[in-house]
Amino acid sequence: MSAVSLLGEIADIGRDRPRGGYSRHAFDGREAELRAWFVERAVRSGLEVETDRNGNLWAWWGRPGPGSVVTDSHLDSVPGGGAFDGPLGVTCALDAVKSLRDSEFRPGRPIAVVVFMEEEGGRFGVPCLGSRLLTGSLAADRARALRDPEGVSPAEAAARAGLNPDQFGRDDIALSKVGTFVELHVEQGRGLIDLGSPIAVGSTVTEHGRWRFSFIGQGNHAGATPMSDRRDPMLPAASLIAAARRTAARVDGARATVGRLVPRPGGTNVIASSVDVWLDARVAGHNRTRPVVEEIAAAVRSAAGEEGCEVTVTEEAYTGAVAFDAGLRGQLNGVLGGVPELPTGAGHDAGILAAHVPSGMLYVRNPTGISHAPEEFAEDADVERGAEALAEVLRDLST
Ligand code: HGY
Ligand code: MN
Ligand code: MN
Repeated sequence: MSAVSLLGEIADIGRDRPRGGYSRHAFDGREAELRAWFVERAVRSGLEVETDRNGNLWAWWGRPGPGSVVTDSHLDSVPGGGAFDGPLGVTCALDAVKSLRDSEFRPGRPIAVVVFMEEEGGRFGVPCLGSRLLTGSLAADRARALRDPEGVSPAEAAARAGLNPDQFGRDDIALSKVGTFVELHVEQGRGLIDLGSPIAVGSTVTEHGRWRFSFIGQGNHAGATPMSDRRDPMLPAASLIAAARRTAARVDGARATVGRLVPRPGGTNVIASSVDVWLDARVAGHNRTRPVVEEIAAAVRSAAGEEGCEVTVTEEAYTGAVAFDAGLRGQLNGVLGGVPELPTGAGHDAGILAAHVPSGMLYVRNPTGISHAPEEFAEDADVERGAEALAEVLRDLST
């Protein structure tokens, strides 16, 4: 049961033909197929699987208890995402645990493989939803108020998936079992290409967040409305895209992206009445992201005023900068023999858990340096090296 063969088993689940890549979102049919696949594979490896109150899957080797060594990732994707973001961590974890179980090794601590729900926030808009609920960094009633583009709430979707959404919320019992937390993930940049190493240990996660800009204008006829007579929300929406790029290009260590824009009603011959636009902003350092967003918002508010439109800005998700546990980083380096340490601009569940338990990350080289797109890739040899490295780490941490 190698990670490479496991990735092959799920390669056709959730392919998104129109967009390319994969679209697998919390509690949708494709993700349900992946959950069932994971449970079957974990049970076949002799692990005991349970679903926690927030829809996260926990596959245990040994009786769950304090001081457990937990490795995780996720099976959901961004819309049109790559094959490795999430599944690489899950398949390497199954491979690593299976190879340890097949050896003479017997852990002194329980080991668990965890699959977190909605890491990408691709359906309900908040990333790391499962780990935020687990740790209480997102209140259950805030989660219940979320809606997907069709107006479905996480509670309804969870109930349809056979879960009891009334249980959503901080899970101190589950948290109390976690002693150490290590996530393996495909690298989502070019770091390992330039360093010529197949794996690395994670050092930091950049502060990041998501803001929704809602522009209100006046819907009208595209042909019968003079240009001087318009309050077109697409104009300030366009100014947001330009302001994001202009501001981030000027601020050291800043990245700002608009990848999602939803006009209403969305007709070709219709001046939009409103437009929702989402800004993803991330700035190196501490407490530097919100000021950048504020600067972008100021430019946008004046553009909205000139066009006679209203604008509201809502912070939908925010994660402060994370520095992974120094002791654990040292231990991972000791086990792996001095592989590079890499910062990342990508958020991860390990970054949410880091505020609660000693957490760390391992990265596997991505030779394209592209992620959140179909070109995301990892060579078989590097995948195998990643699974071996994770097995070495789990052996060391659970001895
Ligand atoms: O968006 C991110 O940083 C991650 O891929 N969820
Ligand atoms: Mn991702
Ligand atoms: Mn990921």
